[in-house]
Amino acid sequence: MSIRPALLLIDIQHDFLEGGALAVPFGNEVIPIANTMMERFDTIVATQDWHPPAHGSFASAHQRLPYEVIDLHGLPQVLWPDHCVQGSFGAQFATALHSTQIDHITQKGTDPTVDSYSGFADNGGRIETDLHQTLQAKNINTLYICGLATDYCVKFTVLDALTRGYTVFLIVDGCRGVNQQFNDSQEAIFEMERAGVQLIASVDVPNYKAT
Ligand code: VGL
Ligand code: ZN
Repeated sequence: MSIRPALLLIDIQHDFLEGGALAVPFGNEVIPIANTMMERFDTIVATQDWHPPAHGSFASAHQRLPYEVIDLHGLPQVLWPDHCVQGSFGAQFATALHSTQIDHITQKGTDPTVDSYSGFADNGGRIETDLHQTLQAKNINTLYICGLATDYCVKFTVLDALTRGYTVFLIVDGCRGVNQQFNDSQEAIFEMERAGVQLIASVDVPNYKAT
């Protein structure tokens, strides 16, 4: 069984970077790593958190404070500051990211009634995005994943990739977490490992690019 790899970049968008609406601490540090990784893959896909205004995950839509947890149509939902609103600057990929190299972009979180941390499906696991079918069409069986945030969108994308049968490598130094609790990212990494992810440092990611 040959390895057919793709690089999957998670939510490297302005709102998750320094100064952004939902800034992930040290989030900017993943950008140069992602750019270096992009030089090693023929297939590069990316997710983009892409919410309509007044999305159900926004605290402002419920007259609540950010980081409270509510029940959103039957699912626990952390309430976030307004972020990654469709078409806004904050929703764009980081300026420094070499985004012209991206072959396919999967937008998620577009349904106002449910959040979507995973690039593959909404948080209720009900509606699939186009990500799995896109990867299947490209015969991809192995994913190298990095981006933001380790304890939310990276984690749930990794878990969903594993359940869909992909071999998954987490590029650990290419991720940063929200860490509302100081060890959330570490716990997320343990959870991903228990589910079968393999941890790799960016320096150890092979160059898969056809010469
Ligand atoms: C994310 C919280 C809300 C993420 C997206 O990209 O990890 N986190 N929306
Ligand atoms: Zn979001």
